[in-house]
Amino acid sequence: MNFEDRVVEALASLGTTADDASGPELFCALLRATRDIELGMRPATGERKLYYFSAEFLVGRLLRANLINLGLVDEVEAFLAAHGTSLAEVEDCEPEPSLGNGGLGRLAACFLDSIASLGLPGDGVGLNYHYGLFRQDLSAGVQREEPNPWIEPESWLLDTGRAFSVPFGFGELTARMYDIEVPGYENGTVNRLHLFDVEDPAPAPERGIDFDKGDVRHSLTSFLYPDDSDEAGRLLRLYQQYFMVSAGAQLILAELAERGFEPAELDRHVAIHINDTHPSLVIPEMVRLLMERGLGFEEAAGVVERSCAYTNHTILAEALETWPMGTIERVAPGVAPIVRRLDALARTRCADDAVAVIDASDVAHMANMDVHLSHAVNGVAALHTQILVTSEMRPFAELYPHKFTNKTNGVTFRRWLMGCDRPLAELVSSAIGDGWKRDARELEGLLDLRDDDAFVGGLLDVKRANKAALAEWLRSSQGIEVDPDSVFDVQVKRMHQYKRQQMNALYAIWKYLQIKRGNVPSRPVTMIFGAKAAPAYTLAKDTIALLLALGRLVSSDVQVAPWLRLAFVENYNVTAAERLIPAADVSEQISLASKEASGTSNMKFMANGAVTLGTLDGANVEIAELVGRENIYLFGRSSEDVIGLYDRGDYRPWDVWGCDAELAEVLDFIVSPELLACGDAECLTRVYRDFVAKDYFMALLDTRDYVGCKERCLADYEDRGAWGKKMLVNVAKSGFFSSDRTILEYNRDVWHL
Ligand code: 26Q
Repeated sequence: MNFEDRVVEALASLGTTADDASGPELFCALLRATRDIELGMRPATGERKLYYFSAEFLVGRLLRANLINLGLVDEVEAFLAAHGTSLAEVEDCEPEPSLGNGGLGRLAACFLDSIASLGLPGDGVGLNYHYGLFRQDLSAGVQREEPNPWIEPESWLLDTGRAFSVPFGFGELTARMYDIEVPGYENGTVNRLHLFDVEDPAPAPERGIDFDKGDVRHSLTSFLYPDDSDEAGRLLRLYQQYFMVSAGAQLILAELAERGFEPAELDRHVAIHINDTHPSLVIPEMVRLLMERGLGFEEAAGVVERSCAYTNHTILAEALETWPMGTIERVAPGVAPIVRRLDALARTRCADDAVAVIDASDVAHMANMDVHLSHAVNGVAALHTQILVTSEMRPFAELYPHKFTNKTNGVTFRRWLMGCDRPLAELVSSAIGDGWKRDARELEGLLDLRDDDAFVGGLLDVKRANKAALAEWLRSSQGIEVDPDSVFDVQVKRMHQYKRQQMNALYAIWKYLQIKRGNVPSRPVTMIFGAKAAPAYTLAKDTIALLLALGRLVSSDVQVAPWLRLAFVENYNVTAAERLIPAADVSEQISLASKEASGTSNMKFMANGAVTLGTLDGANVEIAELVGRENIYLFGRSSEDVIGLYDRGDYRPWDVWGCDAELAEVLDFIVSPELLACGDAECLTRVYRDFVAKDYFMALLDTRDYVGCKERCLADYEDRGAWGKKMLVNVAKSGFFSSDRTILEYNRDVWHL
């Protein structure tokens, strides 16, 4: 049966027709038809099968992504057009699965797409959070968190009927397995994302995201990373982690047996990937299960070490996970003794306490266990891996030099160019053909069109149209008015001090004061922000309040409003990113050098023709090498300088404040009567005090350089022809950042599928 017939049949079973169906009914019919096709497709096979363990899979809406990979978009668009609607309208009825925080979770989703598209055998293993990450509400001028229920009666989740029993300290808990199909791009392959869930999930809290964290049997899968600030929340995180890895490890051994292999052959037929430390307990759990199946401890540990690989995503010390052994004993008594034996094993390899699995306070260091018990360890961009090897994990890199490798992140161009920016994709294909859809490096062919004014003009036209589309969406969905002829300067990412949204706020204040003095820019500037703050991260929430207050001040000032606008997009998520990124002129990537492991939105912006304004941090370093100095705006201290400042402990923000009168004026404006009238005084005062007294992530160190660099960038924007060429070079060079390239490297060097 062809696709259209399947859709018509699904509509009939809903009691409607294509002409009468509502948006949700059309979505439901398309979902069913898509799933039916995928159920008839076959998973990739190979010598080894990969299981990618991750606490997050930020997959985004799935209808369009699935249709792209099945090669059905044009057919569906034609069908919907014949019935008076469009894919864009129908997909607006799809709730976005809320299964990740940000970069790490979205990376896992891009990887699943690439693994399937390359025809490699690999499934994801994670958790089915019902209320996901919270939904952000900004109506009160500060962030409030609401549950984000996304699972509807008809969804992409398929009940597999499979279940595993997880042995907790309090007793057994059943993990039911739900699958989301992951089709490859036009290759007939379908892999799976396995999401484990409790049998009897708790209902959503009435208001906010407070819930009974002690009710583990029902609330284990309620939220992603329930608040880390109290003991009950931390405990629940460990329950989640063990639930995911125990069920996942049992699935692996069951499938190994189904394929006709012995447990002792695990490493020859299975690759286990540990995405950050959240799934690290898979190591002792797999050792435990192998011992149950008759292997000795040493043999089991060897098999596990040869199967596992670990990716580190951060060098922020506070983000490295540790667990008191007492907590592990209470939550998962079966693995605690194994963790102790693994610690003893590691100590036979190296006596240095710095690399121990369990420290003198009886606390387990998950990353340390991962490095000892994996055969490969990687960072996520060249600079990040270099910092791991030479400083953060130096003793480990000396002990196991062969284990460390770099795997620079990537993003799937199916979603992040073909899906979100169809006009650009079509323009590109009209110039260089379709080959880039299979091999993104072919985008380099665009370099030949650098002097083709018609093509460069086409790029500028597509951007202008995307900006108009974004302006319309912001108006209709959030009541935000922006001018598509202004420069769109975009910073969207999780709110964190190291990412330095607060430094961008200082630019806004500086610009406001300039305009007040009559120094108006040659063209209006629209600063667009989107960011969620962790619920217990006060300073991050305060920075949101600062940006909202500035937005209010600027738009209510008749002198400034024509020239400057601050738009804060509520509830930034994958769907919002798909609208924002194609419309960006300037991509803000301004983290303190050495702190952003890679960044991945930087890659998406680049592929969509935005020009990066950033520090030499994470993958920005590689972007700069690819596009050359004239096609990127770089500022700020180097990572070496910053690491030196931390080592010597001699950064003092109050010195900067004391020596730079202009900067002091900008800073003091945070607590000026004008701004206090527009926002919460307590929040603004806290941000101000932190800047002057602490500024742990050194925003003031780079502010002057940042302001100057952004001004140069905005001035250059006025030479539209030259700017169009910068856009072209960025798109042309972005192919390196395809997650297909990243996955081919993982497979070649780590997984050997
Ligand atoms: C840890 C302990 C307790 C509670 C929460 C956590 C926690 C939760 C989420 C720690 C880390 C995360 C997420 C990290 C993350 O998204 N890192 C980003 O990963 C991207 C993909 O590699 C990189 O591009 C980004 O640079 C990095 O910040």
